[in-house]
Amino acid sequence: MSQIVILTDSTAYLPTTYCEEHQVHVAPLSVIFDGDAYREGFDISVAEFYERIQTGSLPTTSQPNIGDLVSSFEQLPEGTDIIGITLSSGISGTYQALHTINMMVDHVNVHPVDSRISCMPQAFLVQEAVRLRDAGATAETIVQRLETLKEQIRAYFVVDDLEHLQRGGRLSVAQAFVGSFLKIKPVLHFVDGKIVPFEKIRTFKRAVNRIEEMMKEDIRGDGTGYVIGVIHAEDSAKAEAEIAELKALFPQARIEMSVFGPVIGTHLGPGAIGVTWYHAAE
Ligand code: MYR
Repeated sequence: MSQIVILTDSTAYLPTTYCEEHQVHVAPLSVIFDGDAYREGFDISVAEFYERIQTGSLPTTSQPNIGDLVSSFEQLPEGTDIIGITLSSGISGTYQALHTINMMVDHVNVHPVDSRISCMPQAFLVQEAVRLRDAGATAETIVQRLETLKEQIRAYFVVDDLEHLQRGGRLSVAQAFVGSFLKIKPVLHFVDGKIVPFEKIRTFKRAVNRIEEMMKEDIRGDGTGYVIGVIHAEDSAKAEAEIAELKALFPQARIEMSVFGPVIGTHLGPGAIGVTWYHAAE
């Protein structure tokens, strides 16, 4: 039976210890400040990034280096199946890059999986892939399961200043409506892999409350069997406060915290918060 390698990109923001323990390979995306590229998780930490943008520096971002990926794939044994779980193809070229690499390398089989999202929901897919690989599933079974699971994961987020998303061209709103959205704090989500406003809300707190309301409609009962994630932009106090509220609402759910690291932080700006959840398989 061929070896299965699980690859994801750095925007899943999985802890390094998790990736090492579970042999998850990570392809870093980069932030670019004044023409210098910093691979997130390697050349720049989350804390360094948020400190640097406080000085007014405005970075851009770039997808993983194709040459580096090809070189690392060349080290793998003939016939290896690589399951590559990427951030949404609607916001980055990373998924397409894996397809390109698949055509360039002959001795391994790359199975690109488009998470259609990013961050912790993408990490949930990686964790499920690890679980199935360790249980002896084939690459095809793993990919099929991820395609099903990604439709079940829900995620909403709120940013403090929509200008960042707008500047980076990642907000999918008709030009005529942009002005009206920039003044408020809409709840955002992904539709068909792209970021769109879910609902117009005036204040940050009300937007977060609206996400909790949706969770109450979806997660009936005490949260048994659910995994919930709270994602913050280097503001763990804000995330802890949100987690305390969610624990009171869903005492039996498994609630975890994660971050919007440098690449995603470039597009969301400081102050963003996200909540994601799904019902784990029995
Ligand atoms: C690239 O340069 O290829 C990376 C572009 C990344 C765009 C990120 C846009 C924000 C994504 C927010 C994800 C929130 C998930 C809950």
